[in-house]
Amino acid sequence: MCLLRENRGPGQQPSFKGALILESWPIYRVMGDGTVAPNVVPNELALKIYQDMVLLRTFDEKALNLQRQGRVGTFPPSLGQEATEIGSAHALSKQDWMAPSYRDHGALYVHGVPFENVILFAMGRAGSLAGDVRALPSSIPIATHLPHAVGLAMAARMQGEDAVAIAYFGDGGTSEGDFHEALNFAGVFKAPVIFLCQNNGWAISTPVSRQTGSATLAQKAEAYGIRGRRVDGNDALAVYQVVRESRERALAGHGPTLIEAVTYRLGPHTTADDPTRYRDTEEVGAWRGDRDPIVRLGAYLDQQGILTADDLEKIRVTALEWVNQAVEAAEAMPPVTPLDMFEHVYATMPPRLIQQLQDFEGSDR
Ligand SMILES: Cc1ncc(C[n+]2csc(CCOP(=O)(O)OP(=O)(O)O)c2C)c(N)n1
Ligand SMILES: [Mg+2]
Repeated sequence: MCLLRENRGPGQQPSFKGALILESWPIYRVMGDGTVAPNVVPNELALKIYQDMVLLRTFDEKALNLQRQGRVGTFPPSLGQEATEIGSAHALSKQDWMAPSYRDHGALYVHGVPFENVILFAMGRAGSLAGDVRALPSSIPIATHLPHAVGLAMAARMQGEDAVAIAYFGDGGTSEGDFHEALNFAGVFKAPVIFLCQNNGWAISTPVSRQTGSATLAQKAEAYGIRGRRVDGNDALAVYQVVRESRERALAGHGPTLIEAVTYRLGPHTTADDPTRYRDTEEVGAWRGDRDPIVRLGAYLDQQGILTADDLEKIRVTALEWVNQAVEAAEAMPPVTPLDMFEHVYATMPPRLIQQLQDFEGSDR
């Protein structure tokens, strides 16, 4: 069985604060040393997953630049987490409901939300992020969307749909009451839901070693009578397989799975954060290079003879073209009006908001 390095024993301080807490739970992996699972992902899909991971990273870099130029607001990058974002979303069907957190642009993109909408969202524009895609708006409060995902899953089952719900959240989300309430309810009613926890080592400046006393996050599933799985979150093929299998199991009536995808946030929490103030560059460095999810999948595809240097260049060029087009399209939209801030919260505006709107319209702003 392949276990990542254990970094915390009784009375022993972790060498890296945000490093993984691992003890006895097996970690599911397809690529790399100590592989525990065969790859069942067809070549064509593996290549598509790779392309989308490159696209997500290209988008991320662009969004960071836009934020630095004042063209979008605060932005949470997913640098380092591309395998979990993209691998997981490819395992879903368009009928499935996605409940994302603020960092899950990659998963939303694969589910059908154009990057253009993500840019508009980051610009603070009103309107729907997801359009008619089966996805909730990205949740900024942590873990509040988990009970909603359970509700969506229950509703899908009641309506006889062939659909599950998946909630994306972080290691920090596991300390929220909503996480426990959602898992408990889902466990009792065997809701067809997948809880995808991205353990990226940090919740802003709080390392995962200060987030929980449990040896792993996946084992929390046991308390709720649901299945827990740990997967190498930097192994896109492994993530795909674990999500796919959890989905099939949920549809067959066997209930939810809590998946802990073990990954690492290589960048800042958001563009408003400076991680050099709380974590060692050495720790970050240990997750770059060979452990980088794009490098890993690229090397694997190369070994399989699926990806040539020419393909690689084309993938990068195409990604940049798409991202630039998305930015152009978003910036070509008419400017936002301050009146928009009164909309989109209530279906029917309550009297005090109507009053504020009228006062605002009557003022010289
Ligand atoms: C309910 C709630 N409490 C606090 C915050 C402030 N906050 C924003 S992100 C964050 C850390 C989240 O970390 P994690 O769940 O690990 O997700 P990550 O950002 O690493 O993806 C906190 C505490 C919030 N958004 N919502
Ligand atoms: Mg985190």
